[in-house]
Order: sequence, then structure tokens, then C-alpha cells
Amino acid sequence: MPSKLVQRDMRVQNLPHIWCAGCSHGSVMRALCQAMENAGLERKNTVIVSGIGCSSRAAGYLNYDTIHTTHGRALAFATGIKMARPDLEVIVLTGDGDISAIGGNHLIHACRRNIDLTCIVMNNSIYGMTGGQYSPTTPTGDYATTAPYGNIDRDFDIPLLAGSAGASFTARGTAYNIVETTKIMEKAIKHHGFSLVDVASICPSYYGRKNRKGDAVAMLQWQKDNSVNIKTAEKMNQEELNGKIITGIFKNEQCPEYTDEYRKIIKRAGGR
Ligand SMILES: Cc1ncc(C[n+]2csc(CCOP(=O)(O)OP(=O)(O)O)c2C)c(N)n1
Ligand code: SF4
Repeated sequence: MPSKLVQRDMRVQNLPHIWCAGCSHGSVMRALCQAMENAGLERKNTVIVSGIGCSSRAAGYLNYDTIHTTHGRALAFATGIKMARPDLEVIVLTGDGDISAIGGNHLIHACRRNIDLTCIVMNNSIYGMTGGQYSPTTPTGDYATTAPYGNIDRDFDIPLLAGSAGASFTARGTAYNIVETTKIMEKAIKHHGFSLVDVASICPSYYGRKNRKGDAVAMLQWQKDNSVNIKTAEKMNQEELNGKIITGIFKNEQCPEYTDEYRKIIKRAGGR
């Protein structure tokens, strides 16, 4: 018998899902359901928007008003929805490829505008859906289908990028510590302004296999052993932090929000 949360939040008729055994996208999706419940979101006021990728498939399994859009464009669709209906809670589900490669320009401008969207990035450091090509978050030196001798690109730190571009809430959780990740998601949902939660995720089928990281259990164990909360990280030097996943809330500020500012312009122009 599926749990109450699954019965309430999932389109069980769309199961079985497409994810490989051990993929962490399901745990992240489940954490989002819990965070939405904890934040008091109602189905009638909530829209979930995704791009394209294994991660973006989550929108299809959630029993909300959802849009599975085009690759990289989830934030553009979400911006349109929020501009038309600022009263709605708009949540974007995306992958590292979707949001920081093809969708990178949409990301920095959504951050710059500080529009009130919550963006959950399932960051598995690879393009899973298309067979393991390297993404902008594949660590330098790691292997991918398109980097058989090692990746020479330097990788993005997505929360750092988002914060620098103007997002007022940025954070990172892990698939391993899903309890902490759920709490972070709840805060991100409640935040008024652009919130980005990067969730260090695992793709055992491609990233794990190409980089000899072992099975899903070994990959999660690695996350457990190598995660450092921001408060502890502040007391560590760069050498000690090398290769670590820094978690927690990095930025949480109140700044003018885009749809609020837009309403003011409408009033100034004589509209309602
Ligand atoms: C315009 C366009 N270009 C390329 C693709 C092929 N494509 C589909 S998903 C994807 C990458 C997805 O990677 P990511 O967002 O990291 O998600 P994951 O599958 O790893 O969860 C690509 C390149 C596409 N669907 N549309
Ligand atoms: S290919 Fe990777 S990201 Fe896609 S479902 Fe499988 S494990 Fe998950």
C-alpha cells in the first residue's frame, strides 16, 4: 500500500518510473513532496515546471499542475507563469545539464531578477538521460562518455554562480542526508525571492560507472564521508576542503522581488 504522501502527491498511474535502480532522483522528488507538505503548500496554488533530463521527469510523476517543458527552458516557462499569476507557488525541477549548460543564460537572469521561484537542481555531475556526457558540474579530471581521457573543463559551483548572479537564497543538500535536504527545501519554498537548492545527487549508471565510484550504496557512503556543513567548512582551509561537498544555506537575504516590482510599475502606469 503506497504511503499517504505517495497517494496524495504522486500520479501512481504513471508508475513504474523510468529511473535506474539506485538513481537518487526519486529520493529528491520524495523530499520535495515532504518539503511542500511541511511548507503548507496546497495543490490548487502550486505549479511544478521542469526541463528535460532524467531529473526533469519528476514533474510527470507529481500529482500537481505540472509542465514538462523543453531542454534548458524551465525557468523561462516558470517566469511566465509567475508573472501572470504571482499568487501561485512555482517550483522548478531540473538537472545540472538542463540548468547550467543549455539553460545557463535563463538561470543567471532569473537570479538577477530575484523572481520568486524555487529551483531544485538534481546535480549528478553528468548528463544521465543522453548517456553520460560531461556537464558543467563534472569535476575537472573526471570521466564521461565525451571525456574518455578526463574532463579538462573547470566545473561550476551552481549555488555560488546563482548567488553571484543575484539569487537571494542559495543552498546545497545531498541525496544522502535527505532529512537536512528536506529542511533546506522547505526554507527555500517559504523564501520570497529566487531560491536555488543544489542537491548533490548520484547517477550510478553513468557518472558512477565511468568514474569507478562503485554502486549506489558506495556513492551515498562517499557523500556521507565527504560532506561538510558550511559552519564547519568556514574553519577549514582550502586544502582540507578539496573534493568536499559543502552543504547548508549559503545566502538568505531579503531583496526586491521581481513580480512585486512589476506590480508597482503597473500601478504607476495607472493600471490595477
Ligand atoms: C534542445 C535539446 N538539446 C539536447 C537535448 C538532449 N538532452 C536531453 S536530456 C539532456 C541532458 C540532461 O542532463 P541533466 O539535465 O543533467 O539531467 P539528468 O538526465 O542527468 O538527470 C540532453 C542533452 C534535448 N532534449 N533538447
Ligand atoms: S541514467 Fe543516471 S540520472 Fe538517469 S535514471 Fe539512470 S541513474 Fe538516474
